[in-house]
Amino acid sequence: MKTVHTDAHRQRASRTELSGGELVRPFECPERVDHILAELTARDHGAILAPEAHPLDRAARVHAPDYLEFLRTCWDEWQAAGYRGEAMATAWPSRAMTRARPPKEIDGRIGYYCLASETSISGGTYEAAVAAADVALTAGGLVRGGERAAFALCRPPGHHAATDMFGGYCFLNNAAIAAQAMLDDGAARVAVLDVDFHHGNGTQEIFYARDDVLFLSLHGDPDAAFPYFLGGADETGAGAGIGYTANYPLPRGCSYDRWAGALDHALGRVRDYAPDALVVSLGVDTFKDDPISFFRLDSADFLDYGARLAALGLPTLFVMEGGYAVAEIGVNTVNVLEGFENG
Ligand code: SS9
Ligand code: ZN
Repeated sequence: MKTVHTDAHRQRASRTELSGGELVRPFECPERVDHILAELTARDHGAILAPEAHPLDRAARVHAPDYLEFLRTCWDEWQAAGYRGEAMATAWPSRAMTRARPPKEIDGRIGYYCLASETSISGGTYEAAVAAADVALTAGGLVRGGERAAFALCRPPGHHAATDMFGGYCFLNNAAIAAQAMLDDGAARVAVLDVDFHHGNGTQEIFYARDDVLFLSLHGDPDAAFPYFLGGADETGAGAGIGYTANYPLPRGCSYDRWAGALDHALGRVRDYAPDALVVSLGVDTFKDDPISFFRLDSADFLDYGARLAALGLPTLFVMEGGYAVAEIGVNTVNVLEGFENG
């Protein structure tokens, strides 16, 4: 399987994440990619290609133009305001505040476009996010062009990024941008299956009222896990999209048996939908030793579910999302890809 990758991700090197009331070094760090690349190379997994640059119109198919402009200019505006730290939101249009429109001043604007304040914006964040979308689009193009599968080694991740909101380490929704590009390039239906530990709230929101994308997500129950305010089993779509969203919230300590049971159910839904392609939002933070998650998958389980994904027989784009047990991220990720290829 071909991998698409670029060093441009290194420009996303924020120093601060708000965690437990402290500013810590972000869990979502550049070394994550180094470990995956090392494992791909050690196991001779296949060619590693550079992405092609794509026009921003591709991202603008799923993100609001004012949001893209905010991302592009946020760091400059933050610095111009004279702040010494990285850009972080401290105030939002919360449930009772009806004046939900972007203020002029950067502290207000960043709050308007933010869904979770752990994530700082720093110099190079926008450039890295655009490069990650290019990685996903290039790998998606390989799949549209007839490859059985391709791996978009994206960073920063994307599945929490909504039409006009960043957070949860995500800025541009790489998987959603690639899925939309497949539709724009002639696919009739695409399924997006999110196996990251966290609910793919951004992807769900983007496609919620549509029937040309089936969105499915297995994740930690939002009563106990980020992003907390979306991801219930009762969210099944709106309007024309009713029946085209499927959530599988799972409890603390979830075993692989139970997780794989939910996966098999989701795969049945994908089969019935008969899409032209499958996009997998591949987060490996379901691993038992992940520092911010609570499932119990071990490394061999990733091989097993890779094979289950392959049994669908669909052209498949893997898009990297989360995974914070950095030393094991390479083995777990490449296990899914190898399980798929041998499956
Ligand atoms: C850690 C809180 C983390 C955000 C998690 C985002 C995961 C992206 N103290 N909250 S895959
Ligand atoms: Zn995650």
